[in-house]
Amino acid sequence: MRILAKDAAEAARDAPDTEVEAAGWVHRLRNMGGVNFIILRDRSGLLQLVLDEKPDITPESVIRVRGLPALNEKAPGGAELRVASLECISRAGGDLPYQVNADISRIGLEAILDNRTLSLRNPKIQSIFRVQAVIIEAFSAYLRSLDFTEIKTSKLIGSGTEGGTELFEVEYFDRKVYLAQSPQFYKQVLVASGLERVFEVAPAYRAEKHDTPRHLNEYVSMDVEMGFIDSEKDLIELEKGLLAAIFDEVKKKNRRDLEAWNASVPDPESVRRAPTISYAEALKIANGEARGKIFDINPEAERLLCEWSAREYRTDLVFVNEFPRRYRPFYTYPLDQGEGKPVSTMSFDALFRGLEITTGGRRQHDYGALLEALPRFGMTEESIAGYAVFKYGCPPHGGFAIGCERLTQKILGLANIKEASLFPRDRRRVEP
Ligand code: AMO
Repeated sequence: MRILAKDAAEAARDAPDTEVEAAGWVHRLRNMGGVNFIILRDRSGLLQLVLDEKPDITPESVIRVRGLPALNEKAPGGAELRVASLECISRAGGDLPYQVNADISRIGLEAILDNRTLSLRNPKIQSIFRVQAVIIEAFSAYLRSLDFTEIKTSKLIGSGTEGGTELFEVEYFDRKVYLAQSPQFYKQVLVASGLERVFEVAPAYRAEKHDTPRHLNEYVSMDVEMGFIDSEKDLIELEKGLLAAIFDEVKKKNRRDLEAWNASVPDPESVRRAPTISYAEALKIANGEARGKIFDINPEAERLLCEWSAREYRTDLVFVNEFPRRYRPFYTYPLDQGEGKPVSTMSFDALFRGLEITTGGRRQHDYGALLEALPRFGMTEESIAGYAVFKYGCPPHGGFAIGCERLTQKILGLANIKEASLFPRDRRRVEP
């Protein structure tokens, strides 16, 4: 019976006289003091194999071995296998173009991404995607527990949802369509349809030309939308619960992956403590912290605001609400400030460890008011034709989207968001 590397110590303790089978990739070959070792890699970790003879094998070959398990403090995982037989299932060529077992902190990101199909074999790189899988699993589980329905909406759309720019064009029979920047319109329509609470985890596309450590041209958007809310504050509460649940699951399920990156997740109490400050307050605070003048919640301001909340509230998270209308899309609900002239909105961003990870807010659900707002955004009624369904009954609603790679990046402390994407797309990279 095949055992996994992580279970070798238990096998050695429970049944040291029973031969077991292990299978995986040749991570490393070693000869120490005349003894031959193979470090075998499988999905659970590394296992030391001890051999009597020098094996005729190349790194990255896939092998199957049989042998007796034995405890050994010096071996990874505290156990090893004394090999009685070795079968090479798939022999790796000796001209490996990328050294899988190298310390990735010594390899440049470009080399890692140029060799993505091989660099993904590295255990430390794989741990990023195990954490990401748990983030998505916990996000979905938490929302399902609150009666949200998972949706999958089309990524081919007739017009943009976040303003007209930054769209990738696609040929669609005899017309042009676009790759969706966000499921914004569909998630709102599905709330209006009576599902009331929906979520989606799916790719989103942005034809942004800049190359920064925080932008991808294709990213995974974790979207939430719910009906019958009063303001963005209900959404901030929901996101606090959601993030606390995600951090909790990652802490439980990804202990070794977090260790590999010397990372930790915030405790739930610190998530609850996260302050909400208005855009105007945020600018004041950022300017108080900054050396130069800050005019907008730009990347520098995001970093300064997180430093401030870490110091003042002992939390890695801060919510900024009430963004001015000019910074938010047409669908955002205006906040009447009493002078009869709405200048700010029921909107918010979440900043985590120096980076915006979420945007959201309440939406305008009154079709007439939506139409009135359009000229401010240089938009016409035709461009939002689908929203006409709001004429036929729509509850007050709102939602938000968390960037999955940004959250992964910040949990693990990755320098560049591209590290948190299996096959990142940037201006030059569409392969592998
Ligand atoms: P926004 O455009 O701010 O809002 O996107 C929401 C979140 O998605 C992530 N994100 C990105 N991640 C990587 N690369 C990018 N180019 C990129 N662009 C965005 C960020 C960001 O906070 N429809 C609204 C959401 C809503 O109101 O529900 C929207 O898409 O983490």
